[in-house]
Amino acid sequence: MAVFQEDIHNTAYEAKYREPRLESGGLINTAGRNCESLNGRWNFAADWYDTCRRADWFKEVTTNAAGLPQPVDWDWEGWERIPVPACWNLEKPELHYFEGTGVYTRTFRYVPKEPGERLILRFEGAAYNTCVFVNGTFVGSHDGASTPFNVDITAAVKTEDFSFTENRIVVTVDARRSPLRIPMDNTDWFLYGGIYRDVYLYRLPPVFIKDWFVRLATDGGIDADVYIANAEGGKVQGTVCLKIPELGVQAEAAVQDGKASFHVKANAERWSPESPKLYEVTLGFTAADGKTRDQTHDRIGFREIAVNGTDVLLNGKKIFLKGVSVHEDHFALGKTTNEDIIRQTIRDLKEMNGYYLRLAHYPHDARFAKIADEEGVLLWEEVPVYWAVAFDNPGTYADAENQLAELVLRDRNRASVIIWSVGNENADTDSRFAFMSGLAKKAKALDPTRPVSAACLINHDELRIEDRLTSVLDIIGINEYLGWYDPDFSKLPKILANSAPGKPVVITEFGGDARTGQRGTADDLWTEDKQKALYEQQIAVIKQCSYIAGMTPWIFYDFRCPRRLNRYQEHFNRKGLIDADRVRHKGAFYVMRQFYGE
Ligand code: GCB
Repeated sequence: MAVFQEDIHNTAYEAKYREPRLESGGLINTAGRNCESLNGRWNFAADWYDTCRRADWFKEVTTNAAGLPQPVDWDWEGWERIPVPACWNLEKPELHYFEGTGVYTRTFRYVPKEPGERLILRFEGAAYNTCVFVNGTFVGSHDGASTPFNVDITAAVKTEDFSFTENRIVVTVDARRSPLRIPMDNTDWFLYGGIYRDVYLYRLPPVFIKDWFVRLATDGGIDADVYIANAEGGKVQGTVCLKIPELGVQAEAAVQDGKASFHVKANAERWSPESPKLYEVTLGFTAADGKTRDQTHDRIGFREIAVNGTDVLLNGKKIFLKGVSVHEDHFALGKTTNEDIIRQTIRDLKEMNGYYLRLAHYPHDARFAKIADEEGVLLWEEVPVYWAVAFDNPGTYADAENQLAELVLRDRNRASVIIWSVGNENADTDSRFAFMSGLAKKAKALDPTRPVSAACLINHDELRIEDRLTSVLDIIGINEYLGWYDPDFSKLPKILANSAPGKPVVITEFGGDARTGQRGTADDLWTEDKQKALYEQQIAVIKQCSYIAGMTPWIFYDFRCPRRLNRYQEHFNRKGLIDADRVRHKGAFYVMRQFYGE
């Protein structure tokens, strides 16, 4: 009885689930590892009042202190099953706008294969706060909807009679919109909920290769840092062996403070869109006692991305970034994606004669950058520091910085990724400047090899690019909707002429809505004709401006958007060059195709 009352009166129950945090510090680079998938159909309940966490359902208490059976409000196996990964919003009509906590559960059997083996549970993405419970124990909590996290569950899994014992995982996913989160509660896209990316188990030795950063050195050789973790917490002693057979590289380095660093001579063919050359890189760790070993591998491209004056240089040559912005949103799957969809996106990009994508406005699935590496596509990757974030709130900053770290650590070995973006369209206040400068600094600390950017502001009164944040960026992104939100297109040439950015500018957004098949004149809003004319006007001006180093018009595909409510939009942002069906190309697509083909 006492417990029951505590549950209903404890409004601060969420505090129980703050620690341990599952954050970037525990992040493991999983390339080259064998894994076991926990995807499939999980039991699920929409837990509107968050009772699982209030009343500790995961403890599975079904009797009172005297051992008498008590009624409980949960029913793991009796619940319906829904797929993992999936956005719950698209699974059932009544869940379409569900923004509460979903409870997921399933069991798995675990038979250790090696003595001392560690078992790591990894989520590639769940939106937004995820709490993980294994066999009645809370093992950790993660914030952020679009980056991966791991938890070492070795101590929580059952090993007695293990070949017959089921281990139960319970996961609560809280998808509530909040002004304190990243992204905040007001966005121009649909904030889906659920475990919408893959879930895996990894088996690792007690001392293992946790992460690596292998890249082209400034002298043309190769630099590598390899990070070794000891799951038991002791000091790591041993050596790391780095091999790149095709380049004749084979080197060894001792581990010091958990890290082995290399600088080797090599003459790698440079990775580029025309020739996306990848090298097989293998990493081996041997502990000083010779007993613990670990090995993994990755396919890595070597290229240089740099900024010189107002130019962006790829492998020392000036490049114009021919791109388009893209959301992860898919009409049937939401933010859940798969290899076919990613490859189709890249085929559509190539059909438009482009080779660069702005992955807006949050980290996309990790497979995107891997496939882009193979396909020779350049990427801008971004964290969802979007619009009026709670820039004054330290907790919001910590969350944003962690998401940025998780993104950079996940993808810094991908040659395709050339720019880290720390945000989009934020008002130029002191607190925003401090917040986003902090993020830019963090990106540089984790990865000094890539330029940092953000989509910045224009001073519409003075008609020039003006945003304090540009002082800390290497490349300036500009969203300008001349000819659309501001119908007076004649301002665009004035803005460009009045600005002397001294750094490369990429037009991160321009565009206008067109409902597929809607026809009219070049003056009729919502028509393909208006959109096409707007693209023609934009291109004519942009191509004259010498400091513009590339562009990613808004946007490749129409996407779901709950704030777009007029008859042409019907809950979609219709600025796509291609319909949300990903089949019907609008007239403006062919304008871009011709320009990029020139
Ligand atoms: C913007 C935002 C983008 C919106 C777009 C629009 O400036 O960055 O997220 O979807 O405008 O369509 O208004």
